[in-house]
Amino acid sequence: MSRFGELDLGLVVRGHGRHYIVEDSDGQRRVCHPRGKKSDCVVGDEVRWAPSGSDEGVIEAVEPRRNLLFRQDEWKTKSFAANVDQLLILVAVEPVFSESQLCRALIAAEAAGIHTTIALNKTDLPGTESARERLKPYQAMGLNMMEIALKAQPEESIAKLTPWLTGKRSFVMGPSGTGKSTLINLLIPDAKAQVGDISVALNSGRHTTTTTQWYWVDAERQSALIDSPGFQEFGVRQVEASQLAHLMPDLHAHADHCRFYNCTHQHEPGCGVREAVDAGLISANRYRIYGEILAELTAKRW
Ligand SMILES: Nc1nc2c(ncn2[C@@H]2O[C@H](COP(=O)(O)OP(=O)(O)O)[C@@H](O)[C@H]2O)c(=O)[nH]1
Ligand SMILES: [Mg+2]
Ligand SMILES: [Zn+2]
Repeated sequence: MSRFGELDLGLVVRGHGRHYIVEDSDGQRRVCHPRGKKSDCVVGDEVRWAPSGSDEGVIEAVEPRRNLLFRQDEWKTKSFAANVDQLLILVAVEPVFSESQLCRALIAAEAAGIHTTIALNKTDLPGTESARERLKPYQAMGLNMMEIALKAQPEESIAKLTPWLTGKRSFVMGPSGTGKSTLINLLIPDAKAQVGDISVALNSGRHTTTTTQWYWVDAERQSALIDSPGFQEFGVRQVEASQLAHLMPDLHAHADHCRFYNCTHQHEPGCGVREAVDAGLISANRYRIYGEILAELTAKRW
């Protein structure tokens, strides 16, 4: 046991710059301050904390992480959450989703060893068939898929989501306008209360999602949804260029057939990946996005 082992174990449910909201083992939440760089943490971290003053706390240590979902842009690393069981990527029939962002999120999750489900929302809208078509390659490569209509068919949608989320800590990601708030409000009727007075005060009273927020779905605190703010950029610079194709299951499935063991699947002769693209076995979009990300990963910065 570490020298902090006798301290209460808390869960980081929200971050606000240099301080965090930590939920203790009784479910009570308080503002905590990290002690030095070593106790830098993210939502989902289990931390050893000690009371300080009348109602605050100090984070003394962060427990080892099971996983960490993050993006790495050109100049900064942004952590989404730690210790999550699964990722829900919410896309919608409208607005039309960016396939590049979708691929990047999938690569980050694969690199972190986190299972992903893609849910297509707003399937009451006329563009559903073409959205379904765009998602076919993702289904074909073995991803779990769901079709929902959170606003138009809330009961049916909840019935589909419930078995998937029960007993799990699920991170929800998706571009703005896809229905993330609708989802949270539907599954978590006391969402506002869970954000609570502390968070509202720290966040100067704003109710929009500006930081990652942890919500318990059930009173027993077994199932959680973690809501995150949208983002423009999604760098995956944590990935080694030579590993990129391994993190894209459809490309990976054909990389064994390349003549060269270190094939980049760009210009080499005898490339199994490009043959599969030509044969229509790998989506041309996915292959193009692979090339774009590879160029980012191999570009010289100066
Ligand atoms: N047609 C349709 N609209 C939906 C559905 N679910 C959510 N919306 C609408 O999509 C818009 C964006 O939803 P919101 O939950 O705020 O998305 P967020 O930006 O991801 O939080 C809102 O106007 C919702 O009412 C649905 O199933 N069908
Ligand atoms: Mg929202
Ligand atoms: Zn190749």
